[in-house]
Amino acid sequence: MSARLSTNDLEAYWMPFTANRQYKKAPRLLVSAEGTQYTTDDGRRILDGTSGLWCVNAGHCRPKIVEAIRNQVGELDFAGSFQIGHPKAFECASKLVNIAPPGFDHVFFTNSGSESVETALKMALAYHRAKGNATKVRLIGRERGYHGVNFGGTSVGGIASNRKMFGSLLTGVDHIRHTHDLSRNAFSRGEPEHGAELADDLERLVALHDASTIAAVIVEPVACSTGVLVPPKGYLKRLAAICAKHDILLIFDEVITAFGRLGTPFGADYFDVSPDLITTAKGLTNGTIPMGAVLVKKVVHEAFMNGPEDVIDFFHGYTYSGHPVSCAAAIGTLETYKEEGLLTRAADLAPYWEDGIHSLKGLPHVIDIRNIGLIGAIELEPIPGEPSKRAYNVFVEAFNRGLLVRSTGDIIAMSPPLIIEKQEIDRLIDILSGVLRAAA
Ligand code: PXG
Repeated sequence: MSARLSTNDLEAYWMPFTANRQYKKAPRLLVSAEGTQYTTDDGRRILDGTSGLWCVNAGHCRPKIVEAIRNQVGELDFAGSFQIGHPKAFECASKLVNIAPPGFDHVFFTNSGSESVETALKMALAYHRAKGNATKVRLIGRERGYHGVNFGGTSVGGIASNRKMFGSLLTGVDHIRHTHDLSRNAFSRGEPEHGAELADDLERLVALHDASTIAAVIVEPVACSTGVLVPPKGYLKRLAAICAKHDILLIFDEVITAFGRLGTPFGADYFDVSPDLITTAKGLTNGTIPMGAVLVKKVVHEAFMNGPEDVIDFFHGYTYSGHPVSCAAAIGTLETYKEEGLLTRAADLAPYWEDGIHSLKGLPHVIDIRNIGLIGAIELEPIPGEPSKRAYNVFVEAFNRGLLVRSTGDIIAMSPPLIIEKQEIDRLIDILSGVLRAAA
């Protein structure tokens, strides 16, 4: 066990999405992990209620994945993917296509969710240009959407803090309304009843901008980062129909919902909606090695394959697209998911999870509880004049009591590893219940 670090040692690292000064006064450090548990630097076990950051779907340090990475890095540490290749990238893409929703038969590799989003947005622009519709350049996101941190993703995302800190971002972007409606849908179990008509907000933007200027709409099937906003029943189907009507590409950002989180391989399967592009990352390698992938429908891919054969068909890519070690990690991950039935396990656990999380109704300051698949959220009434503080306090106290949750605004979000057992769900709910009672 490593000795506790003094706070001075923490200065150099400017931590992402962190209140650095606050954190460094009372750091929380994780030093090892196995299965559903982390271990802290002071030797405490922490139940991972968030799969790391929504990524460690198969649980931590899984042998097949660890071994695949070890072997690969000793055999072929790097090979580029521009006009050259290596076998694992092709194998990995084929394996992904095998579990992808119908019609998705091509894969473009990236290194993160943010890069998958940028890639998909550029693909949408280039697709319309290739089809002779060069005026289709506008990108539509949704309020309270999160699509990573690069310029395209930040722009189509719908988070006010980004506009406050970074200004106007990309031009030619607009947003449809979010679907969060506590007045009609509080304490819904699974998909809320009310709000399918909010998809028609896209028609408002089509009327304003004209379909001939709109390239794509990007949404998360379930908006997770901004507080687990489960789509109302029928909403996504309606949105897809409007996109199809106006020749607007629909991009599902499945960085979180892919790889079994909802009890189906992809969110598109769960909602029975067929988008044109799917962005992924996180669970693709079980969080072990950075990697993302954009899944592409055949019709979209075909549009790029009509030019001269000796001209680059998509002028885009990263040094580490299809990195051999990432591909090995992804192959080990996909095999683990398959062998253990993890892409559908959340469907079996979802009713138990739903009952557990909704048992917290009535505890102090709880104004909503939401769930879908193995995702859950508890929305708390903010402390007057101090937004986010109540949920942050819950996060810290839960950690002190042996449970890792996420706080976003005044919402506690959870997404345990898909290998979690029922008694661990009981423990998670028990700890959280104690914290919420104490937070009165
Ligand atoms: N799209 C979606 C839907 C995401 O959730 C990204 C893109 C960006 O992925 P990268 O790999 O570039 O971070 C994400 C990431 C949280 C949390 O606790 C969520 C994310 C990242 C970190 C924390 O809500 N989502």
